[in-house]
Amino acid sequence: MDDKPVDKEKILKELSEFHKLDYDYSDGRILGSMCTEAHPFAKEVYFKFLDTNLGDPGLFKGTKLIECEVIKSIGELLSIDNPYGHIVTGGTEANLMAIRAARNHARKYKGIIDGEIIVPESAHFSFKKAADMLNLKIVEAELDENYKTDVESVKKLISDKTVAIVAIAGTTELGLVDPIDEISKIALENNIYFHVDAAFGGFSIPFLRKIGFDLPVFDFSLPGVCSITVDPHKMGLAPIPAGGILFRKEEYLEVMAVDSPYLTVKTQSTIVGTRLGASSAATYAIMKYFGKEGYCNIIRNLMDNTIFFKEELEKLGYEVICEPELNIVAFNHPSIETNELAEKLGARGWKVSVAKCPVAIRIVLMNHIKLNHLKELLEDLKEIF
Ligand code: 0PR
Repeated sequence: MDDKPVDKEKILKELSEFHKLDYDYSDGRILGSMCTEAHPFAKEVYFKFLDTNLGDPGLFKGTKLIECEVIKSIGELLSIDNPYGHIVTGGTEANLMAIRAARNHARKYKGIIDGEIIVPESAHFSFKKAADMLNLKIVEAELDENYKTDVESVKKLISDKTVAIVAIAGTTELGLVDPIDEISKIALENNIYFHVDAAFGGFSIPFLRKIGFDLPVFDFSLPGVCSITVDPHKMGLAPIPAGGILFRKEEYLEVMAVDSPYLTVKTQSTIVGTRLGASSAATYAIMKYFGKEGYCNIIRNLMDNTIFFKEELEKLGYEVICEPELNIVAFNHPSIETNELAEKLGARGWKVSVAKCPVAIRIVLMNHIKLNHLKELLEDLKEIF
């Protein structure tokens, strides 16, 4: 730290030098991100609420009401009238809260001490962090030939130590939706907590279903579903950080509650103490601003781009791993090794990511990737050999 105060102009200049090293979403070169540039209106609202702290909600009663409204609106999208939950920092924290609720619930009502969670091979790595922090063992369910959770494999892995089963609505690598209906039944039959990670798909599947896309039900209308992660800072187009965790019953929050005697509320169930109210306010604003109609238009456009890109890739001889269900396309070329292709694209300025299961270039067609960017990318993919 400097000994003396530094002039604002100088500070801003220094910061902008750092900022220049960052990629900018508007260049259309960031192809592997599930986040995108937030809408200017959401940013404006975010800034207004920067000082609010939901860790002490009695001091910020209005902002707390905003969080409740946001959870209720997201709940409506996910077919539940009275959800319980919070806007948190992202999918990682949301998944951690769900698994913590499941573990504590199983400990309290079933006496399970050394629990296990059944998680598909396609799950996001946040479950590894959750299992590590919560002292749980991960048992991995296999994928079927379509890269979705194999239901039989889940059944086989159930034991008297299972505290939760997890399925994914919009996998990180391929954007696929698991057979959540079938897994919900299994969870219910075996009286096991069932969490759906819809961090990516939660803000698009409901709208896609509305406009006629043939996607399966994944939400609270399935009686076995106990909690859902759904992230406003991914397909909700809210500013980072904004994750969402919704629970079917209040008891799942209660089993995580710790005493917070000197605060304006006497218990706290969230992992984070001091918590941004700005995330809730910006999410509230952007959800109102777009409405269902706005989100339907956005996702329709993204799916049009996805289908266009997939078809053009095939014309160029690329092999697409699976029919895209959401706005992700994963592909390889028979005559070039995938990592080498990723490097070549990198040399041309494209920031692609490589999926591991199966190995493939993976493009997440977020809002900042426009048709002209895709056409430029296709040109490069044509010339690259
Ligand atoms: N669940 C799923 C299904 C996810 O895809 C992700 C993140 C998470 C949970 C965790 O969410 P948070 O990162 O919000 O905690 N998926 C992307 C990933 O890790 C996130 C991402 C975003 C990656 C932007 C890169 C990037 O540039 O791959």
